[in-house]
Amino acid sequence: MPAVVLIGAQWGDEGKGKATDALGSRVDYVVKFNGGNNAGHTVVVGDEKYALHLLPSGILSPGVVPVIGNGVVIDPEVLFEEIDGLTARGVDCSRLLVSANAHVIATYHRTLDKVSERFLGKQRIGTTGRGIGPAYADKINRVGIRVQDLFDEKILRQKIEGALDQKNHLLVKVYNRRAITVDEIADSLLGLADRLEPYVADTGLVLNQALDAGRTVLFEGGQATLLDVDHGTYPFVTSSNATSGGACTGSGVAPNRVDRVIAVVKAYTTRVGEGPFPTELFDADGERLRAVGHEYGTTTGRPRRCGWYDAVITRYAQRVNGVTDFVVTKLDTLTGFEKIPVCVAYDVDGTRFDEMPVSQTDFHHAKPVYELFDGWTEDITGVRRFEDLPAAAQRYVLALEEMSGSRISAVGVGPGREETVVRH
Ligand code: 2SA
Ligand code: GDP
Ligand code: MG
Repeated sequence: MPAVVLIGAQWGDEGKGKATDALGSRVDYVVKFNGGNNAGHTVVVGDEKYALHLLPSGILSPGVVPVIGNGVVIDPEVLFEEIDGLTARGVDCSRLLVSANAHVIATYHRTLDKVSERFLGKQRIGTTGRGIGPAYADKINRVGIRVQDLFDEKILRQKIEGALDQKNHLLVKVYNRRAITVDEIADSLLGLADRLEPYVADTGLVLNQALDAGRTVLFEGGQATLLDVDHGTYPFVTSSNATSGGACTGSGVAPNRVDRVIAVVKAYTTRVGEGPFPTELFDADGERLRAVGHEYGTTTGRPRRCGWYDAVITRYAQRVNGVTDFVVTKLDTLTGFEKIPVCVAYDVDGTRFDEMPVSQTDFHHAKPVYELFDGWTEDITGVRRFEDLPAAAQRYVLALEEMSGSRISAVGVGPGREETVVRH
Protein backbone atom coordinates (compact mmCIF):
# COMPACT_ATOMS: atom_id res chain seq x y z
CA MET A 1 0.00 0.00 0.00
CA PRO A 2 2.37 2.76 -1.18
CA ALA A 3 0.15 5.88 -0.73
CA VAL A 4 -2.70 5.79 1.77
CA VAL A 5 -4.94 8.63 2.86
CA LEU A 6 -6.55 8.50 6.30
CA ILE A 7 -9.33 10.97 7.08
CA GLY A 8 -12.22 11.51 9.51
CA ALA A 9 -15.73 10.67 8.27
CA GLN A 10 -17.72 12.78 10.75
CA TRP A 11 -16.98 16.02 12.66
CA GLY A 12 -13.55 15.06 13.97
CA ASP A 13 -12.12 13.19 16.95
CA GLU A 14 -12.98 9.82 15.44
CA GLY A 15 -9.64 8.46 16.66
CA LYS A 16 -7.50 9.24 13.61
CA GLY A 17 -4.41 9.65 15.80
CA LYS A 18 -4.71 6.14 17.19
CA ALA A 19 -5.38 4.67 13.71
CA THR A 20 -2.33 6.45 12.24
CA ASP A 21 -0.17 5.34 15.13
CA ALA A 22 -1.38 1.76 14.74
CA LEU A 23 -0.20 1.77 11.11
CA GLY A 24 3.17 3.25 12.20
CA SER A 25 5.14 0.05 11.87
CA ARG A 26 3.94 -0.43 8.26
CA VAL A 27 4.65 3.04 6.86
CA ASP A 28 7.76 5.09 6.12
CA TYR A 29 6.32 8.63 6.04
CA VAL A 30 3.32 10.20 7.81
CA VAL A 31 2.20 13.49 6.27
CA LYS A 32 -0.06 16.10 7.83
CA PHE A 33 -1.66 17.91 4.91
CA ASN A 34 -4.26 20.33 6.34
CA GLY A 35 -5.12 22.37 9.41
CA GLY A 36 -2.69 23.25 12.15
CA ASN A 37 -2.65 23.14 15.92
CA ASN A 38 -6.45 23.16 16.00
CA ALA A 39 -6.12 19.39 15.67
CA GLY A 40 -5.93 17.22 18.74
CA HIS A 41 -4.95 13.60 18.41
CA THR A 42 -4.66 11.45 21.52
CA VAL A 43 -2.42 8.42 21.21
CA VAL A 44 -2.05 5.91 24.04
CA VAL A 45 1.13 3.79 24.01
CA GLY A 46 1.28 1.44 27.00
CA ASP A 47 0.87 3.64 30.08
CA GLU A 48 1.89 6.78 28.20
CA LYS A 49 -0.69 9.18 26.76
CA TYR A 50 0.34 11.74 24.12
CA ALA A 51 -1.73 14.70 22.90
CA LEU A 52 -0.49 15.80 19.49
CA HIS A 53 -1.63 18.99 17.78
CA LEU A 54 0.68 20.22 15.05
CA LEU A 55 2.98 17.23 14.70
CA PRO A 56 1.78 14.23 12.67
CA SER A 57 0.89 11.19 14.81
CA GLY A 58 3.67 9.25 13.03
CA ILE A 59 6.19 11.10 15.19
CA LEU A 60 5.72 8.40 17.85
CA SER A 61 6.94 5.59 15.55
CA PRO A 62 10.75 5.49 15.45
CA GLY A 63 10.96 4.26 11.82
CA VAL A 64 8.64 6.95 10.42
CA VAL A 65 9.59 10.29 8.86
CA PRO A 66 6.92 12.81 9.97
CA VAL A 67 6.17 15.51 7.39
CA ILE A 68 4.26 18.79 7.71
CA GLY A 69 3.02 19.48 4.18
CA ASN A 70 2.39 22.72 2.30
CA GLY A 71 -1.34 22.63 3.10
CA VAL A 72 -0.73 23.09 6.84
CA VAL A 73 -0.70 26.39 8.74
CA ILE A 74 2.13 26.44 11.26
CA ASP A 75 2.34 28.39 14.48
CA PRO A 76 6.13 28.21 14.96
CA GLU A 77 5.99 28.83 18.71
CA VAL A 78 3.58 25.92 19.13
CA LEU A 79 5.76 23.75 16.88
CA PHE A 80 8.77 24.18 19.16
CA GLU A 81 6.70 23.79 22.34
CA GLU A 82 5.42 20.48 21.01
CA ILE A 83 8.87 19.32 19.88
CA ASP A 84 10.34 20.27 23.30
CA GLY A 85 7.53 18.53 25.17
CA LEU A 86 7.97 15.28 23.22
CA THR A 87 11.77 15.41 23.33
CA ALA A 88 11.60 15.74 27.14
CA ARG A 89 9.58 12.49 27.16
CA GLY A 90 12.20 10.70 25.06
CA VAL A 91 10.55 10.99 21.62
CA ASP A 92 13.05 11.70 18.83
CA CYS A 93 11.71 14.58 16.70
CA SER A 94 14.86 15.11 14.62
CA ARG A 95 13.42 13.35 11.53
CA LEU A 96 10.66 15.94 11.12
CA LEU A 97 10.39 17.67 7.72
CA VAL A 98 8.51 20.94 7.23
CA SER A 99 7.37 22.25 3.85
CA ALA A 100 8.98 25.53 2.75
CA ASN A 101 5.57 26.44 1.28
CA ALA A 102 3.48 25.94 4.43
CA HIS A 103 1.92 29.13 5.78
CA VAL A 104 2.74 30.67 9.14
CA ILE A 105 0.28 31.60 11.88
CA ALA A 106 1.36 34.92 13.43
CA THR A 107 0.09 36.53 16.63
CA TYR A 108 -2.34 38.72 14.67
CA HIS A 109 -4.07 35.63 13.28
CA ARG A 110 -4.73 34.37 16.81
CA THR A 111 -5.94 37.79 17.92
CA LEU A 112 -8.28 38.12 14.93
CA ASP A 113 -9.66 34.60 15.45
CA LYS A 114 -10.56 35.36 19.07
CA VAL A 115 -11.95 38.87 18.60
CA SER A 116 -14.00 37.97 15.53
CA GLU A 117 -15.59 35.05 17.38
CA ARG A 118 -16.47 37.35 20.27
CA PHE A 119 -17.83 39.89 17.81
CA LEU A 120 -20.02 37.28 16.10
CA GLY A 121 -21.74 36.46 19.42
CA LYS A 122 -24.56 33.98 18.76
CA GLN A 123 -23.42 33.55 15.13
CA ARG A 124 -19.96 32.33 16.20
CA ILE A 125 -18.40 29.23 14.65
CA GLY A 126 -16.95 27.91 17.92
CA THR A 127 -13.38 27.87 16.61
CA THR A 128 -10.42 26.61 18.61
CA GLY A 129 -9.06 30.19 18.71
CA ARG A 130 -5.70 29.12 17.29
CA GLY A 131 -5.70 31.58 14.36
CA ILE A 132 -6.48 28.92 11.75
CA GLY A 133 -9.22 30.77 9.80
CA PRO A 134 -7.40 34.12 9.58
CA ALA A 135 -4.16 32.39 8.47
CA TYR A 136 -5.95 30.52 5.64
CA ALA A 137 -7.82 33.71 4.73
CA ASP A 138 -4.45 35.45 4.24
CA LYS A 139 -3.22 32.52 2.13
CA ILE A 140 -6.21 32.75 -0.20
CA ASN A 141 -6.01 36.55 -0.17
CA ARG A 142 -2.33 36.28 -1.19
CA VAL A 143 -1.05 38.18 1.83
CA GLY A 144 0.14 35.13 3.77
CA ILE A 145 3.62 34.50 5.11
CA ARG A 146 5.25 31.23 4.18
CA VAL A 147 7.92 29.26 6.02
CA GLN A 148 10.49 30.14 3.34
CA ASP A 149 9.92 33.87 3.95
CA LEU A 150 11.50 33.54 7.40
CA PHE A 151 14.89 33.10 5.75
CA ASP A 152 14.88 36.41 3.85
CA GLU A 153 14.46 39.35 6.21
CA LYS A 154 13.78 41.91 3.48
CA ILE A 155 11.00 39.84 1.90
CA LEU A 156 9.61 38.94 5.32
CA ARG A 157 9.26 42.61 6.34
CA GLN A 158 7.58 43.46 3.03
CA LYS A 159 5.11 40.62 3.45
CA ILE A 160 4.32 41.49 7.05
CA GLU A 161 3.70 45.08 6.01
CA GLY A 162 1.29 43.87 3.32
CA ALA A 163 -0.47 41.55 5.76
CA LEU A 164 -0.86 44.22 8.46
CA ASP A 165 -2.10 46.93 6.12
CA GLN A 166 -5.79 46.08 6.32
CA LYS A 167 -5.62 44.24 9.63
CA ASN A 168 -4.51 47.22 11.66
CA HIS A 169 -7.45 49.18 10.31
CA LEU A 170 -9.79 46.37 11.39
CA LEU A 171 -8.13 45.89 14.78
CA VAL A 172 -8.12 49.58 15.68
CA LYS A 173 -11.33 50.84 14.08
CA VAL A 174 -13.63 47.83 14.45
CA TYR A 175 -12.29 45.76 17.33
CA ASN A 176 -10.90 48.64 19.41
CA ARG A 177 -7.49 46.99 19.76
CA ARG A 178 -3.98 48.46 19.46
CA ALA A 179 -2.18 48.48 16.13
CA ILE A 180 0.49 45.81 15.54
CA THR A 181 3.93 46.85 14.24
CA VAL A 182 5.99 45.20 11.51
CA ASP A 183 8.96 45.11 13.88
CA GLU A 184 7.30 43.10 16.62
CA ILE A 185 6.12 40.41 14.18
CA ALA A 186 9.39 40.34 12.22
CA ASP A 187 11.44 40.09 15.44
CA SER A 188 9.43 37.20 16.81
CA LEU A 189 9.51 35.24 13.53
CA LEU A 190 13.17 35.93 12.79
CA GLY A 191 14.01 34.81 16.32
CA LEU A 192 12.70 31.33 15.43
CA ALA A 193 14.14 31.07 11.91
CA ASP A 194 17.50 29.51 12.83
CA ARG A 195 15.83 26.78 14.82
CA LEU A 196 13.33 26.07 12.06
CA GLU A 197 15.78 25.93 9.17
CA PRO A 198 17.14 22.37 9.62
CA TYR A 199 13.63 20.93 9.33
CA VAL A 200 12.66 22.82 6.17
CA ALA A 201 12.55 20.87 2.89
CA ASP A 202 10.92 20.62 -0.52
CA THR A 203 8.54 18.06 0.96
CA GLY A 204 6.59 17.52 -2.30
CA LEU A 205 9.80 16.39 -3.99
CA VAL A 206 10.84 14.24 -1.01
CA LEU A 207 7.47 12.44 -0.95
CA ASN A 208 7.35 11.80 -4.70
CA GLN A 209 10.89 10.44 -4.64
CA ALA A 210 9.98 8.23 -1.69
CA LEU A 211 6.98 6.83 -3.59
CA ASP A 212 9.19 6.26 -6.67
CA ALA A 213 11.52 4.25 -4.44
CA GLY A 214 8.62 2.04 -3.26
CA ARG A 215 8.24 3.59 0.19
CA THR A 216 4.86 3.76 1.92
CA VAL A 217 3.38 7.18 2.66
CA LEU A 218 0.40 7.77 4.93
CA PHE A 219 -1.47 11.07 4.65
CA GLU A 220 -3.11 11.92 7.96
CA GLY A 221 -6.10 14.27 7.80
CA GLY A 222 -6.86 16.79 10.54
CA GLN A 223 -10.50 17.58 11.46
CA ALA A 224 -12.93 15.71 9.19
CA THR A 225 -15.27 15.51 6.20
CA LEU A 226 -18.14 17.50 7.71
CA LEU A 227 -15.65 20.22 8.79
CA ASP A 228 -14.17 20.53 5.28
CA VAL A 229 -14.45 24.09 3.95
CA ASP A 230 -15.99 22.85 0.66
CA HIS A 231 -17.84 19.68 1.63
CA GLY A 232 -18.72 20.31 5.27
CA THR A 233 -21.54 22.08 7.05
CA TYR A 234 -20.44 25.53 5.87
CA PRO A 235 -19.98 28.02 7.53
CA PHE A 236 -19.63 25.78 10.60
CA VAL A 237 -16.42 24.26 9.29
CA THR A 238 -12.70 24.69 9.57
CA SER A 239 -10.87 26.63 6.85
CA SER A 240 -9.03 23.80 5.10
CA ASN A 241 -9.78 20.75 2.96
CA ALA A 242 -10.00 17.87 5.40
CA THR A 243 -11.32 15.44 2.77
CA SER A 244 -9.08 13.05 0.81
CA GLY A 245 -8.54 15.53 -2.05
CA GLY A 246 -6.78 17.80 0.43
CA ALA A 247 -4.07 15.17 0.78
CA CYS A 248 -2.97 15.92 -2.80
CA THR A 249 -3.19 19.71 -2.80
CA GLY A 250 -1.77 19.83 0.71
CA SER A 251 1.30 17.73 -0.09
CA GLY A 252 2.19 17.95 -3.78
CA VAL A 253 1.47 14.26 -4.43
CA ALA A 254 -0.90 13.59 -7.36
CA PRO A 255 -4.27 11.76 -7.03
CA ASN A 256 -3.24 8.87 -9.29
CA ARG A 257 -0.62 7.85 -6.72
CA VAL A 258 -3.20 7.26 -3.98
CA ASP A 259 -4.07 3.58 -3.53
CA ARG A 260 -6.30 3.52 -0.48
CA VAL A 261 -8.52 5.90 1.42
CA ILE A 262 -9.22 4.91 5.01
CA ALA A 263 -12.02 6.76 6.80
CA VAL A 264 -12.12 6.66 10.58
CA VAL A 265 -15.64 6.77 11.99
CA LYS A 266 -16.88 6.60 15.57
CA ALA A 267 -19.54 4.01 16.44
CA TYR A 268 -21.65 7.05 17.44
CA THR A 269 -21.21 10.75 16.58
CA THR A 270 -19.62 13.77 18.27
CA ARG A 271 -19.05 17.38 17.36
CA VAL A 272 -17.28 20.35 19.03
CA GLY A 273 -18.12 23.91 18.14
CA GLU A 274 -21.37 25.24 16.70
CA GLY A 275 -23.41 24.02 13.73
CA PRO A 276 -26.12 21.50 12.81
CA PHE A 277 -25.97 17.95 14.19
CA PRO A 278 -29.18 15.95 13.47
CA THR A 279 -28.59 13.03 15.86
CA GLU A 280 -27.42 15.17 18.80
CA LEU A 281 -28.72 13.96 22.17
CA PHE A 282 -29.68 16.31 24.99
CA ASP A 283 -30.66 13.56 27.45
CA ALA A 284 -29.07 11.02 29.79
CA ASP A 285 -27.89 8.88 26.82
CA GLY A 286 -25.89 11.85 25.50
CA GLU A 287 -24.38 12.44 28.96
CA ARG A 288 -23.49 8.79 29.16
CA LEU A 289 -21.72 8.78 25.77
CA ARG A 290 -19.73 11.87 26.86
CA ALA A 291 -18.79 10.38 30.24
CA VAL A 292 -17.96 6.83 29.08
CA GLY A 293 -16.27 7.99 25.85
CA HIS A 294 -14.36 10.82 27.64
CA GLU A 295 -15.66 13.19 25.00
CA TYR A 296 -13.76 16.39 25.76
CA GLY A 297 -11.66 18.35 23.23
CA THR A 298 -7.99 17.35 23.12
CA THR A 299 -6.92 20.90 22.26
CA THR A 300 -9.38 23.11 24.15
CA GLY A 301 -10.93 20.73 26.71
CA ARG A 302 -14.43 21.69 25.50
CA PRO A 303 -17.17 19.09 26.14
CA ARG A 304 -18.05 17.43 22.84
CA ARG A 305 -21.67 17.28 21.74
CA CYS A 306 -22.73 13.61 21.49
CA GLY A 307 -25.33 11.70 19.47
CA TRP A 308 -26.13 8.42 17.73
CA TYR A 309 -24.42 7.09 14.59
CA ASP A 310 -25.57 8.83 11.43
CA ALA A 311 -25.38 6.56 8.38
CA VAL A 312 -26.40 9.40 6.03
CA ILE A 313 -23.26 11.39 6.74
CA THR A 314 -21.09 8.27 6.61
CA ARG A 315 -22.44 7.41 3.14
CA TYR A 316 -21.73 11.00 2.15
CA ALA A 317 -18.17 10.72 3.49
CA GLN A 318 -17.76 7.47 1.57
CA ARG A 319 -18.67 9.24 -1.67
CA VAL A 320 -16.77 12.51 -1.18
CA ASN A 321 -13.55 10.80 -0.09
CA GLY A 322 -13.66 7.65 -2.25
CA VAL A 323 -13.36 5.55 0.90
CA THR A 324 -11.98 2.05 0.37
CA ASP A 325 -11.91 1.05 4.06
CA PHE A 326 -13.63 2.21 7.22
CA VAL A 327 -12.14 1.93 10.68
CA VAL A 328 -14.93 2.02 13.28
CA THR A 329 -13.73 3.28 16.67
CA LYS A 330 -15.05 3.33 20.23
CA LEU A 331 -17.44 0.39 19.87
CA ASP A 332 -16.66 -0.24 23.57
CA THR A 333 -18.36 3.04 24.54
CA LEU A 334 -21.71 1.58 23.41
CA THR A 335 -21.47 -1.45 25.73
CA GLY A 336 -24.43 -1.58 28.12
CA PHE A 337 -26.98 0.35 26.04
CA GLU A 338 -30.08 -1.83 25.74
CA LYS A 339 -31.03 -0.48 22.32
CA ILE A 340 -28.77 1.48 19.95
CA PRO A 341 -30.49 3.76 17.43
CA VAL A 342 -28.83 4.42 14.05
CA CYS A 343 -29.96 7.27 11.81
CA VAL A 344 -30.71 5.79 8.37
CA ALA A 345 -32.35 8.81 6.70
CA TYR A 346 -33.65 12.31 7.51
CA ASP A 347 -37.12 13.67 7.69
CA VAL A 348 -37.13 17.30 6.56
CA ASP A 349 -40.54 18.85 7.14
CA GLY A 350 -42.25 15.67 5.93
CA THR A 351 -39.88 14.80 3.06
CA ARG A 352 -37.54 11.81 3.40
CA PHE A 353 -33.86 12.33 2.51
CA ASP A 354 -31.65 9.27 2.04
CA GLU A 355 -28.69 11.46 1.02
CA MET A 356 -27.24 14.62 2.60
CA PRO A 357 -29.54 17.52 1.67
CA VAL A 358 -27.68 20.03 -0.48
CA SER A 359 -29.54 22.94 1.10
CA GLN A 360 -28.13 24.14 4.40
CA THR A 361 -31.61 25.07 5.60
CA ASP A 362 -32.84 21.52 4.96
CA PHE A 363 -29.89 20.08 6.89
CA HIS A 364 -30.64 22.41 9.81
CA HIS A 365 -34.22 21.08 9.83
CA ALA A 366 -33.26 17.41 9.37
CA LYS A 367 -34.82 15.06 11.93
CA PRO A 368 -33.25 11.59 12.15
CA VAL A 369 -35.19 8.52 11.05
CA TYR A 370 -33.91 5.81 13.37
CA GLU A 371 -33.54 2.07 13.09
CA LEU A 372 -33.06 0.33 16.45
CA PHE A 373 -30.36 -2.29 17.08
CA ASP A 374 -29.99 -4.60 20.08
CA GLY A 375 -27.17 -3.76 22.47
CA TRP A 376 -24.78 -6.03 24.41
CA THR A 377 -23.54 -6.05 27.98
CA GLU A 378 -20.28 -8.03 27.79
CA ASP A 379 -16.96 -6.16 28.21
CA ILE A 380 -15.45 -6.16 24.71
CA THR A 381 -12.15 -4.35 25.42
CA GLY A 382 -10.20 -7.63 25.48
CA VAL A 383 -11.63 -8.93 22.19
CA ARG A 384 -9.20 -9.15 19.24
CA ARG A 385 -11.12 -11.34 16.74
CA PHE A 386 -14.39 -10.28 15.13
CA GLU A 387 -16.00 -13.67 15.81
CA ASP A 388 -15.33 -13.18 19.55
CA LEU A 389 -17.47 -10.05 19.73
CA PRO A 390 -20.97 -10.58 21.20
CA ALA A 391 -23.45 -11.48 18.45
CA ALA A 392 -25.31 -8.16 18.85
CA ALA A 393 -22.05 -6.19 18.50
CA GLN A 394 -21.19 -8.14 15.34
CA ARG A 395 -24.67 -7.41 13.93
CA TYR A 396 -24.23 -3.71 14.73
CA VAL A 397 -20.87 -3.51 12.92
CA LEU A 398 -22.15 -5.49 9.91
CA ALA A 399 -25.19 -3.20 9.68
CA LEU A 400 -22.94 -0.12 9.66
CA GLU A 401 -20.84 -1.76 6.93
CA GLU A 402 -23.89 -2.42 4.80
CA MET A 403 -25.13 1.17 5.22
CA SER A 404 -21.78 2.86 4.61
CA GLY A 405 -20.95 1.30 1.23
CA SER A 406 -17.36 0.15 1.96
CA ARG A 407 -15.83 -2.61 4.04
CA ILE A 408 -15.04 -2.10 7.72
CA SER A 409 -11.42 -3.20 8.08
CA ALA A 410 -10.92 -2.66 11.79
CA VAL A 411 -12.94 -1.97 14.92
CA GLY A 412 -11.61 -0.10 17.96
CA VAL A 413 -12.51 -1.57 21.35
CA GLY A 414 -10.33 0.67 23.55
CA PRO A 415 -7.87 3.58 23.36
CA GLY A 416 -4.69 1.47 23.55
CA ARG A 417 -2.54 0.65 20.50
CA GLU A 418 -3.47 -3.04 20.74
CA GLU A 419 -7.17 -2.58 21.49
CA THR A 420 -8.33 -3.16 17.93
CA VAL A 421 -10.16 -5.96 16.10
CA VAL A 422 -8.57 -6.25 12.64
CA ARG A 423 -10.83 -7.76 9.95
CA HIS A 424 -8.95 -7.14 6.68
P1 2SA B 1 -11.02 26.22 13.66
O1 2SA B 1 -10.31 26.51 14.96
O2 2SA B 1 -11.16 27.45 12.80
O3 2SA B 1 -10.47 25.06 12.91
O4 2SA B 1 -12.54 25.84 14.09
C1 2SA B 1 -13.55 25.71 13.11
C2 2SA B 1 -14.46 24.52 13.39
O5 2SA B 1 -13.69 23.30 13.31
C3 2SA B 1 -13.82 22.57 14.51
N1 2SA B 1 -12.57 21.90 14.85
C4 2SA B 1 -12.51 20.70 15.46
N2 2SA B 1 -13.48 19.79 15.71
C5 2SA B 1 -13.08 18.67 16.37
N3 2SA B 1 -11.81 18.45 16.85
C6 2SA B 1 -10.85 19.36 16.60
N4 2SA B 1 -9.68 19.31 17.25
C7 2SA B 1 -9.66 19.33 18.75
C8 2SA B 1 -9.79 17.94 19.32
C9 2SA B 1 -10.74 20.29 19.22
C10 2SA B 1 -10.71 20.75 20.68
O6 2SA B 1 -9.19 17.02 18.75
O7 2SA B 1 -10.51 17.71 20.30
O8 2SA B 1 -9.84 20.43 21.48
O9 2SA B 1 -11.64 21.53 21.01
C11 2SA B 1 -11.16 20.52 15.82
N5 2SA B 1 -10.43 21.55 15.35
C12 2SA B 1 -11.31 22.39 14.76
C13 2SA B 1 -14.13 23.64 15.58
O10 2SA B 1 -14.72 23.08 16.73
C14 2SA B 1 -15.06 24.54 14.81
O11 2SA B 1 -16.35 23.98 14.77
P1 GDP C 1 -8.61 12.37 16.41
O1 GDP C 1 -8.66 13.86 16.46
O2 GDP C 1 -9.47 11.79 15.34
O3 GDP C 1 -7.21 11.83 16.38
O4 GDP C 1 -9.27 11.84 17.78
P2 GDP C 1 -8.98 12.36 19.27
O5 GDP C 1 -7.68 11.82 19.72
O6 GDP C 1 -9.23 13.83 19.38
O7 GDP C 1 -10.20 11.65 20.04
C1 GDP C 1 -10.37 10.28 20.04
C2 GDP C 1 -10.29 9.76 21.49
O8 GDP C 1 -10.76 8.44 21.54
C3 GDP C 1 -8.89 9.71 22.06
O9 GDP C 1 -8.95 10.01 23.43
C4 GDP C 1 -8.44 8.26 21.83
O10 GDP C 1 -7.49 7.81 22.79
C5 GDP C 1 -9.74 7.55 22.02
N1 GDP C 1 -9.94 6.31 21.25
C6 GDP C 1 -9.57 6.03 19.97
N2 GDP C 1 -10.03 4.82 19.59
C7 GDP C 1 -10.73 4.33 20.65
C8 GDP C 1 -11.50 3.14 20.88
O11 GDP C 1 -11.66 2.27 20.02
N3 GDP C 1 -12.09 3.02 22.12
C9 GDP C 1 -11.98 3.97 23.10
N4 GDP C 1 -12.59 3.78 24.27
N5 GDP C 1 -11.27 5.09 22.91
C10 GDP C 1 -10.67 5.28 21.71
MG1 MG D 1 -9.13 15.33 17.78
